[in-house]
Amino acid sequence: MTATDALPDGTRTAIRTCPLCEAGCGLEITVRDQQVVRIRGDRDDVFSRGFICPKGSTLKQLHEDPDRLRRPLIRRDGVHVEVTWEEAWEEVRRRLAEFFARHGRAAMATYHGNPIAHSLGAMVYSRPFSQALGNTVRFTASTVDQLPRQVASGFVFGSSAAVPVPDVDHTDLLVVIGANPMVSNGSLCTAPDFPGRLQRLRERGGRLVVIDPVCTKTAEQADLWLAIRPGTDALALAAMITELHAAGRIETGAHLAEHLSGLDAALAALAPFTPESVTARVGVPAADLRALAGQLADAPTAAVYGRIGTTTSGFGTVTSWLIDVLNTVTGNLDRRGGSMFPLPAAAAAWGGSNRTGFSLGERRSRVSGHQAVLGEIPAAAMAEEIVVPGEGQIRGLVTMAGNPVLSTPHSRQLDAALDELELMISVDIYLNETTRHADVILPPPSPLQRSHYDLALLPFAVRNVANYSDPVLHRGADEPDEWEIIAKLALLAQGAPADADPHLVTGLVVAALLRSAVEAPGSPVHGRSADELDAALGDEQGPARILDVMLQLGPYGAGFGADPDGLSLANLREHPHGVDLGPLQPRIPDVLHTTSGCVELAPAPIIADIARLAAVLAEPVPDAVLVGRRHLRSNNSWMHNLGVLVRGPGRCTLQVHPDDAARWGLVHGASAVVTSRVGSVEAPVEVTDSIRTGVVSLPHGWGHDAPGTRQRIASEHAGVNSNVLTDERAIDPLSATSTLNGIPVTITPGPAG
Ligand SMILES: Nc1nc2c(c(=O)[nH]1)N[C@H]1C(S)=C(S)[C@@H](COP(=O)(O)OP(=O)(O)OC[C@H]3O[C@@H](n4cnc5c(=O)[nH]c(N)nc54)[C@H](O)[C@@H]3O)O[C@H]1N2
Ligand SMILES: Nc1nc2c(c(=O)[nH]1)N[C@H]1C(S)=C(S)[C@@H](COP(=O)(O)OP(=O)(O)OC[C@H]3O[C@@H](n4cnc5c(=O)[nH]c(N)nc54)[C@H](O)[C@@H]3O)O[C@H]1N2
Ligand code: SF4
Ligand SMILES: [Mo]
Repeated sequence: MTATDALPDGTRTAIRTCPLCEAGCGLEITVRDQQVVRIRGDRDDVFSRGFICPKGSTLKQLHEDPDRLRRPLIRRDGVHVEVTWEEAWEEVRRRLAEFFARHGRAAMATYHGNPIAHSLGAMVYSRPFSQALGNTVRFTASTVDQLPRQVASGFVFGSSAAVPVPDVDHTDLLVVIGANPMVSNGSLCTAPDFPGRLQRLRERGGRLVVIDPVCTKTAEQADLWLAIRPGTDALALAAMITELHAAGRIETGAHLAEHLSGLDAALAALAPFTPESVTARVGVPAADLRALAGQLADAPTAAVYGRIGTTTSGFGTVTSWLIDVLNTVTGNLDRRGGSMFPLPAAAAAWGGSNRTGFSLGERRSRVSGHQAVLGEIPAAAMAEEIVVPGEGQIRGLVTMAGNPVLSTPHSRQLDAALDELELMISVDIYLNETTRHADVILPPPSPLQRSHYDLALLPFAVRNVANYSDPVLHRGADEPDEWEIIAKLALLAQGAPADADPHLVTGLVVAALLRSAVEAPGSPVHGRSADELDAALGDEQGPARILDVMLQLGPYGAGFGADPDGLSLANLREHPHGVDLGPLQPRIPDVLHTTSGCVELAPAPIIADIARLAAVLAEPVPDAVLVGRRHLRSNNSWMHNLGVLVRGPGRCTLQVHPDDAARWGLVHGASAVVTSRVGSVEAPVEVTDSIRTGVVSLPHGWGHDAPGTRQRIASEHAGVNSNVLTDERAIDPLSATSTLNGIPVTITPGPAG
């Protein structure tokens, strides 16, 4: 079968990877006359095997959503009006030129949101865009997400890209901390059909343990649920490691013998944390911590995995490091069934291990002096960087696939700050809470009109696979692709005329990739001519051309003829259901980039942060803290305009334990007022014993009641914005990442009773 098969009844079937979440499920899409007839799971997909969640089929509704922007918008006299692309480009060209002349490049910032990671075009062209813009102040959704995990990887493995994932398909004991993959479908753990994978874990006699203040859908599947207090996972993990040490059960395994450094220093630094010393603060009995530590040591294989609840609850970097240490001291790092490193197809892989090391650098944010990480400062600092005057003040912003007004802390403050900007340009498919502030909105076409390859997510896959999809539906002549929009922005930022050709950017990116490959000893094309390789790419355009280079030069690649059976774009096109590259394999030492060449178990900056952790033990337990949650039918803030996903009872409820409800005088179905240091919201109360006492839960991504937006269905299901409550000052100092979980709040009955 090819990617598109014509059928006798006039329909055709297209095979396409779902771009909506990290699972990357294969879809089988039936199309007639450029209309989607049906979407279901692709049973032949090498990775997802027919699995699909309720969002997968809504690519049809997303494509057809009348509120999804088809034409650029320019704000004139406070109102967004549709214009032609020619008008939009001329406006962008003129406004950028005026802006740079008046304020310089340093006054322009960017915010890159989550869907960039799900868009091949945006992934490949957003970097050249940032380079062309020449801006220094960059914000992304990573500082409300996974950066702590990447910083820990930087220190421990020498590369922020070396993120171990749980070998879910082979482990005997999976410990899930602060993640809810039954709902999120997995994150930093690309694993389509998480429910099926957990079921097979059980069928082979494996066990699942969930550590979460909420008895989530994942915890419901678990053999053991430990209802931890938010923000205390690092204490629990440290105590489990100390427990193993005290019991003489540290066993890192022969495979790591030559490759570990700092084990004794790490154990010494953790010694003050014992099950007894942390139990009161953690809220989990010492015996349970001790027992779990023992089970991890006893299990033939085990994998400890942490996600949002561990990265966004105040100690993200320390917690991510402790997860690595625990996996290491139980012999499970880089071992089948343990915590392993994927080897993705589209990544240059030559030269073996190189010892470049990782450091945070000296740079700090202008106003609050937050540590910059991987070139970013906290999204939480966006408002102050805009409103506080002085040298380096941000006066302009380009947002790409981001909705920070709903997604980042103290969002009322940010909402107001965006009004102060002199120029704001957004690349986005909706006129929403954030883009309503934009002077120009440039809408890419719907995902079904774009090609796809999970460049950002396959590096976290629990099995090595590769999967490419061509666009399913046509684009009109006046519907530029997402990559064309971003490439054009790059050119205009460099002063090019409004009709500059975006293909120029493709040429530059390809040339740079080929040049470094022919120069690198050990690359499969070392010594060859870059021009000759470029010619071999044929007339493939845009991101497909760049992807072809990356695949061919990757670890399984054809190497421009060096390995005729190797991967290339042409080869992936012949395999619309994907290419299975096999289970994860051990990768130490090749994956290590530390200067020592070892796994660094006691990096100095992390060890220094343990003092902050120790201080928590002495602090009083807050009366109530707020955590977030996700829902299968949501995707952060932006899929609430699809009727099929929001119908039924309102989901933006405040979950409260019955004992707390009684204590605070709350009634199920009535409202409660939640107040934090920075704000207050009123939400309907849902009394449930699936949450521990002292903790309340409100989902993020709601609050669609701002004026001047165009999301009619979302506005009818507005809900409230939980990030009105999150505190822009609460930031993990090593990773620039916000605390979004474990926010101290007070709760009172709503005015209506
Ligand atoms: N309190 C709390 N806050 C959180 C979280 C939490 O758990 N709790 N989670 C955090 C996490 S993990 C994340 S990743 C962030 C997300 O933060 P953001 O990325 O800022 O927000 P999203 O809600 O994903 O908004 C995506 C935007 O992209 C647009 N969009 C959708 N598809 C496309 C496309 O194909 N192209 C373009 N150009 N635009 C598109 C949408 O219209 C929307 O404006 O939120 C964070 N915020
Ligand atoms: N359906 C759906 N799927 C999604 C998304 C979505 O919005 N909806 N968003 C996508 C994105 S951008 C991401 S990053 C991923 C996130 O993927 P996950 O991390 O799996 O998703 P969450 O549901 O946020 O799970 C976080 C869990 O941490 C718990 N928690 C909160 N604080 C703490 C704490 O201090 N300690 C512990 N141990 N647990 C805590 C919460 O109760 C919650 O159950 O999901 C992705 N997939
Ligand atoms: S789990 Fe994620 S990738 Fe799979 S169908 Fe649902 S939204 Fe799409
Ligand atoms: Mo995320």
